[in-house]
Amino acid sequence: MVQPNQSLQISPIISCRYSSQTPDALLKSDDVLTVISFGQGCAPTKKSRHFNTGLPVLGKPLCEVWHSQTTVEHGIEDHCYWSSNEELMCLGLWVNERHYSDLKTAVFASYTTLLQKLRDRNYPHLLRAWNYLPRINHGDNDNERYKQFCLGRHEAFSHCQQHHYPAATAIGHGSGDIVIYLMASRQTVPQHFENPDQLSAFCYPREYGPKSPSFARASVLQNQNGKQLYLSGTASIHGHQSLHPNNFNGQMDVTCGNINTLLQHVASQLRVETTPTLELIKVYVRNRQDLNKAEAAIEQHFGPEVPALFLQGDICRQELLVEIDGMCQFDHGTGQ
Ligand code: 3EB
Repeated sequence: MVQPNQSLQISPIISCRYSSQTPDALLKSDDVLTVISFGQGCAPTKKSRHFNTGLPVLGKPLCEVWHSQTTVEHGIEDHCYWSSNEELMCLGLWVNERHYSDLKTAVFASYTTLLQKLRDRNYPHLLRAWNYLPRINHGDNDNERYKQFCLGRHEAFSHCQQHHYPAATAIGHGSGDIVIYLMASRQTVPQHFENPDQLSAFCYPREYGPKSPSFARASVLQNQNGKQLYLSGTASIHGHQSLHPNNFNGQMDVTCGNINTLLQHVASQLRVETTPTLELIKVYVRNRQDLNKAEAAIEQHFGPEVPALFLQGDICRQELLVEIDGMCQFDHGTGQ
């Protein structure tokens, strides 16, 4: 039971930034919850608090670092890498598919393990998921690997009765293991949001695969200091349809428009007066020759100052060339 005077004691949440320091240098600080690094070859780092994604960085090499305002504990247990402070847990694993009969089974087993562990450790509220898997577009029709991934994830969520879907990103890399890492909260229940211009991914029609993707467009974690928004991977989709197939600039415009619409929608739902803009951006570009276009569009839409990390990654629909995710903070609004 939460005592009445405890309900205000929601801890400060977390801060996230990009850094040009090496993961090893960053991990020397006790206040680091986790470091995400980028670069070819997706394999276990063998270190808790450090995930490598296998996605090559385009441009200046940076890693992502999450700082905690309160004490961090961490460790490795049953091939799961965990770290936590009093409100958030980061939990993830690498999966070598050769240990399973197929991708769907590997994803089912991984998600079941992760969801169970979050509950065992008392961080039951799923907030955000990142999924990076090799050869995401390989396979035809329902056998396409992204669709098999969605099937395994959906079965695990059903099996674990995980009916609140978190914000998520699912991107392909060249080779190596699957890596999945999650953020979950202990006391604060996240709120999940959809985009009025996009059909909810969990309602996509049958043509996109045997089971629709299990994610929300954005999730918000709130405490007495404000609200933090975690934006899912966002692409050039209206309704359920891809717009501007194979046209990079066209897709970039629709994607940035989708982000604006979503942030406005969340602000109005939460009765926050000023709609925030993204403060930390990740741009996944299918073809590295589109990097210059991507940089120009990000500067135009979000301004020259906003930290942005450009990665080479494959988007889950063949015709899509770019996807964007990110984070921002909401100021105190009138409705609080
Ligand atoms: C989309 O809107 C683009 O399967 O977890 C974006 C974010 C996408 C997350 C996922 C997929 C996922 O459907 C693809």
